[in-house]
Amino acid sequence: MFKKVLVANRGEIAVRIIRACRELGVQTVAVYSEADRQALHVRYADEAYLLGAAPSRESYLRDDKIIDIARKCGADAIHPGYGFLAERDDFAQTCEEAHISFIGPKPSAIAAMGDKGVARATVTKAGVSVVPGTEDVGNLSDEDLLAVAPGIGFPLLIKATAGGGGKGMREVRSLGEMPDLIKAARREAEASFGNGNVYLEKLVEGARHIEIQILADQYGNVIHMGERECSLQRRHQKLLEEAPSPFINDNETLRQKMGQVAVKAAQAVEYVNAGTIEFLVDKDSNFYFLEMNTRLQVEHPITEMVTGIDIVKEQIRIARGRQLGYTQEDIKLNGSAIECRINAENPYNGFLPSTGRIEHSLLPTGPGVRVDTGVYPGFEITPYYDPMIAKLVVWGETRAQAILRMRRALAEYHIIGVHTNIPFHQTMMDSHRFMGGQYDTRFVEERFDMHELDANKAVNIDVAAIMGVLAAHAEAQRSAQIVRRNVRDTSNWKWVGRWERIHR
Ligand code: MV4
Repeated sequence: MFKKVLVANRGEIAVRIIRACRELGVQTVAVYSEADRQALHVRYADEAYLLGAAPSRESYLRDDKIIDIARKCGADAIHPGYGFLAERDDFAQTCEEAHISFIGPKPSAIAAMGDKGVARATVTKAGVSVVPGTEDVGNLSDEDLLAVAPGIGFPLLIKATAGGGGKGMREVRSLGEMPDLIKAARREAEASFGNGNVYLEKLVEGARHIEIQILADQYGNVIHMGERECSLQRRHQKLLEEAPSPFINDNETLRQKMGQVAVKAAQAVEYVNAGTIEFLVDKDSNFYFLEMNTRLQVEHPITEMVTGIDIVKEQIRIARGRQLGYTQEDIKLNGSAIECRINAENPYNGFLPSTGRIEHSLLPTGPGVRVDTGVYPGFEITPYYDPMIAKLVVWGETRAQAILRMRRALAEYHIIGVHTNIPFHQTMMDSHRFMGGQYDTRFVEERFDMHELDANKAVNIDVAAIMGVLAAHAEAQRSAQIVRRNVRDTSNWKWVGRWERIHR
């Protein structure tokens, strides 16, 4: 086993990785920025080294400093977590050259999946279906794009080849509006990734976003670990994930088909370690490869809860050169898990990030509840990093029980000092659409954004009266589907009871 692992990350995921190392008997090294001197990952690790100032560019993105620290302290492996350096093939390459194990895939696999055009072409060759779109890889000129667009058909999406996560993405409804949208997408991609290349895909409407977790060892063994439903997002930020997907639910045939395709996609790039294949699944259960995330994901705990497998420990074992401890037949899904991402943001004010000291925090515990967090009372939430401060994960024997348990856990969770999106999650747990599993990627933004009050708008009394009537009407219509939180509504509970009886 490794003697010492350097964790090149911060927050809850750094803590998660340190915990896995501790249980494996591996020493740990934390790195931190000036804003994170008091962070939990620094306290939990055996050693900790300062990287630099708070901005990521001067700290967690300093690959040179991180390699240097690893060398000096004698770490034999680096775990990158997610974000920061996790999907930088040049960083994985540098680790390799320094004879430090990168706990993740080979640089070539990161690079192949990092360019979405190359990824599409590579998995297509392996027999994986992708959304119809451009087939050429490399730089496509505006003229190339305009020429192939009618053949693909409208509506379509312009996507950044260096992208992922929706940056540089534009929806196109007609050829006429395309030139301007190509320019906008290129500009955004250039600003975000330093690469303005784009490609085209037919827009799949009303689809679900479902991903498959895979594990692969260095000897060509690849297994899939079931799916995660990730359709509940806002502005391409996932808010809540669940495993299994209520859409796939008891369609074991579809699950196995998607799993096998995910394995094929991973094998197409000789993938090693933990990875995730993202699919779009349409109403008729057709599924299309979207992209592969060549890293440990935020939402990995829900898969751990339903499979009983510690994905981070498996990652470390695989990097050390062990064979997979499981075969496909060993993977049995048990029960249902939900993750709520707890963000320091105000759901009542446009989900505006909220910073400040955590004055008080009381975590939910008890049966079937897991909280992964990197913060504690006294810790200061700064604006330098992403606003997720904790992941609240619950397990239940059935999906309905998981929902009831999540309600209980959310009610127990108290954080004083910053705003959090806990009220959003409570509203979601009370939504009949959510309970019924009847949602797609548009659900949060179309029907679930909480009041975006704009106090600065001048009030015209007539407009206000009309708006009031319209709002009351919309509310009355919605109330059939969404029950307000903290209102004790018997029918809501009856509904769960009925749903449970039907699904027994
Ligand atoms: C799509 C799509 C529909 N059709 N591609 C969003 C981020 C990136 N991972 C891929 N994404 C999507 N790609 C095609 N061809 C729908 C999404 C998508 C989405 C789009 C708009 C609003 C919310 C979304 C949530 C998940 C996925």
